[in-house]
Amino acid sequence: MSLPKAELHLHIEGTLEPELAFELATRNGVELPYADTEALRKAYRFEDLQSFLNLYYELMAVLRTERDFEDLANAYLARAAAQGVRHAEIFFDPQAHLARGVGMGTVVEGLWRALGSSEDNHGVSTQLILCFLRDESADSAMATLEAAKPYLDRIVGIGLDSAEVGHPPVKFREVYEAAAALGLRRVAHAGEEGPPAYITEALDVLGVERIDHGLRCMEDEELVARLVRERIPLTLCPLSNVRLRTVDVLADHPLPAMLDAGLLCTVNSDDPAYFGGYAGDNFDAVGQTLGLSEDRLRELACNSFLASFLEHDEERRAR
Ligand code: ES4
Ligand code: ZN
Repeated sequence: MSLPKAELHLHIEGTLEPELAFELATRNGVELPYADTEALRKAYRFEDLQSFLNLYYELMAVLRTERDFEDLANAYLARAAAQGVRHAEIFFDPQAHLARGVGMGTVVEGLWRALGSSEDNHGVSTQLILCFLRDESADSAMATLEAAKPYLDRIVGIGLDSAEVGHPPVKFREVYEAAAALGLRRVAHAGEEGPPAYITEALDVLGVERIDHGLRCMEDEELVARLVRERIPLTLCPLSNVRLRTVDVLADHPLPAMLDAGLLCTVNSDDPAYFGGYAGDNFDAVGQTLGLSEDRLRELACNSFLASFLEHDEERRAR
């Protein structure tokens, strides 16, 4: 039986399985530069974050209509539910779609067709987090926030993703201030490939309440002490870290040391279609390979709800 858990770090575009990619390609008359699903799967060998992102953005070409986004989200929610996910806070990358002529409305309304009925259909509650691409300009991020204004009742918060190194959080100070003024919650990827200083900057300059990944905090003792003291959740993605070579092998993952240090860690899947597993698979992998006890796994599942944006989280966190 898989533990009930919340998924807090999940890019919906990263749930596009090869089979669905080909189905949508056929439906939309889009040519993919791969002969079949097997050839596509063979391309899932990554050197680093950028080599993954190249494929991730390339495959998005098949996502064109509301129905495509609906099908994508429904496929994810069914798989997540089967692995014990009861609540999912789902990232999406509007700039990657706007650049292809697919409008904000198509993306949000399409996703919402699945998310709006997810509690009834899948037993999974959901929230949407709009991510800005950090390798695009701050002006582009601001324009994207503007384009999202008609849909803010469907969006709980904002995040920051894509190529990290060379794109420090401070670049997005104004857009995070504007989002905060709109009542949006704030998170950001930091310390995946980028330095620990990006984690500090995301907290101090962007006012984020969770750090996505945050793995590299372990290089800075003072930062670890601060994250522990302030109970800042980290949304770790162990299988992602292995596939993107942030850690050599899963057995070397710092998760046990991070838990021992008192960090509020959660385990998530990031881009499960590309990295070899959904949320439950990540729990199973760390349980087996890192030798985490049942108690530790329960702690991780409990942390996922504590760190979520579900209501009453402040009360629960204080308990
Ligand atoms: C991502 Cl693993 C990862 N890191 C940064 N940005 C991303 N977008 C989708 N997956
Ligand atoms: Zn991510």
